Amino acid sequence: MNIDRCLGSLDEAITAAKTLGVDASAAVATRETTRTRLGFPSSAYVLALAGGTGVGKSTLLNAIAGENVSLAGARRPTTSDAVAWVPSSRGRELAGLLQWLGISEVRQHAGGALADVAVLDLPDFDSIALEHRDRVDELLPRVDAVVWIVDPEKYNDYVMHGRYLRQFAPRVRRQIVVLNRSDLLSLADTRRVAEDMRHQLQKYGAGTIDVVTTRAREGAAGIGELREWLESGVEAKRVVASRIAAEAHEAVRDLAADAGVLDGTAAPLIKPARRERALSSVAAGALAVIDVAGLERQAVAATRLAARRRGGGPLGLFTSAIIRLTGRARTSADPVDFLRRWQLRGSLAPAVEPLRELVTSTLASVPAPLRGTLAALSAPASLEHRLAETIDRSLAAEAAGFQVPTSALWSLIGIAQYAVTAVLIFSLLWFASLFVIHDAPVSSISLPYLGLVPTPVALLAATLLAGYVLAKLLGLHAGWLGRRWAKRVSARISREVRQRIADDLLVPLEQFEASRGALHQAVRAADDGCS
Ligand SMILES: Nc1nc2c(ncn2[C@@H]2O[C@H](COP(=O)(O)OP(=O)(O)O)[C@@H](O)[C@H]2O)c(=O)[nH]1
Ligand SMILES: [Mg+2]
Repeated sequence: MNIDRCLGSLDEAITAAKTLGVDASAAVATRETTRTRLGFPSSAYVLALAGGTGVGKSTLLNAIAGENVSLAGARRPTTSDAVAWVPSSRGRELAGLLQWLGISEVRQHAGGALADVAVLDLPDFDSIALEHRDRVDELLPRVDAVVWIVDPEKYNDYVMHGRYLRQFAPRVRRQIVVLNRSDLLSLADTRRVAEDMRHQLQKYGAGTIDVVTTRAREGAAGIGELREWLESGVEAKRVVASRIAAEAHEAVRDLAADAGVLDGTAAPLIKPARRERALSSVAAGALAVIDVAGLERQAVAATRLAARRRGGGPLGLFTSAIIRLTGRARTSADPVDFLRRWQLRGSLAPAVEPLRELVTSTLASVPAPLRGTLAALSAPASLEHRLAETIDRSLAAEAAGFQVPTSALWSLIGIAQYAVTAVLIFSLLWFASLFVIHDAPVSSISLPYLGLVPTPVALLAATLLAGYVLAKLLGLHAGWLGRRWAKRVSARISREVRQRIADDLLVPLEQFEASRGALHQAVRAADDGCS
């Protein structure tokens, strides 16, 4: 047993249970109680005499004490005050502990062989006075050891079994059952009742517990055996620690049982392969909304626009300015803006559907206390919200790095286009002058098939052709560069979106799975540390 490790496992189990939405209030109360108990001295332990009305608790205490300590045979209901029988040597040391227990009636004794134990005579736990039961319910979680007292009438009592033994016996390590008033039974029946009690307790998970048969009113019978058990050299510290450990162990086990990870392996709720499939469907849906093909078109158009501005000569400058001014650039040639406006292109509801379906399909196999939390994780609105955030993050990261390609070739083409324009203007002027100035000198050049053609006409045609070829070349080159860039951009976006969806979208679900694993681990740690 390692009490630190044991309590550590309780802490871990509580944290995990809370994440899972399991009600941990009982375990938190247990943690409080165990911590407080550890704060008091454990050189003596507190033993409670617990049982129903009239089974002989007070008579038994008096018989152990050998004097009248507690009022026996009193009229019912007696007071709700527990009586403590305490070795006088420990009086001062135990004062704080008794105060925490709320006990004011303290009888002291010389101690002797029972110098390490404070015995409490509890109120009847089946009393018709409810405050008596409340008192018992308050005290039992705080005591270190218990003597369960039954008699022939009450050994099978429902309150005794259903409310107390079943709950507390597995949480107490030092305990014994006393079958009192055994003078009312034959020897054979006494044996049968004792056997039955032992069997029941084992069934509750309390292990093998001794049953002592007594006749408290007559003093001697069985009392010696009980005293022997009381005196049997257990160290008080061990009693206290083992009680705390048992309590913590059960608390951890209860949490794990509620979360459905007590037995078995806490295997993931969702198999990795199914999860991968769902995630890639979600990514495909998300990319459809983002519209990667549209993005590629915008990227190509943006590249062409840039090329036109740089390599289109004066005419190119003019037309690109028009495209920009009319807003056409923003709507059809701006990949960054296109990405920013992705939400306008459709709803994510169909995209998250495979994931919602996946989680919903596991709900049936999950214990009831976990369902609420899990269902909340798969609520379409929250999934869509998470997905939108994930997409926003990946697109923002990518768009920040967008750089429309450019080329020195475009500048060369641009310079050539200026030259072409100059020659064009020159030949136009020349051409016009032929009409204006009569008898202007004009030479001709001889062209194949056409024969003699006036030089200005030939020049005009040649420059127009050159301009057209240059523009075509620019367009081809820009288209090629643009498409290459667009492919790169769309591949990176797709990869990034897929990656982020795989990494981020299921974080809450992963935390949920991790908590199940942690709770399962806590049970193992408690199995080791608490026993
Ligand atoms: N027949 C018989 N009566 C007993 C025995 N022990 C106690 N009693 C009686 O049972 C009654 C209730 O005892 P008491 O100690 O007050 O029970 P408590 O309510 O559990 O504290 C008293 O009248 C006792 O005298 C016993 O071993 N045999
Ligand atoms: Mg009594």
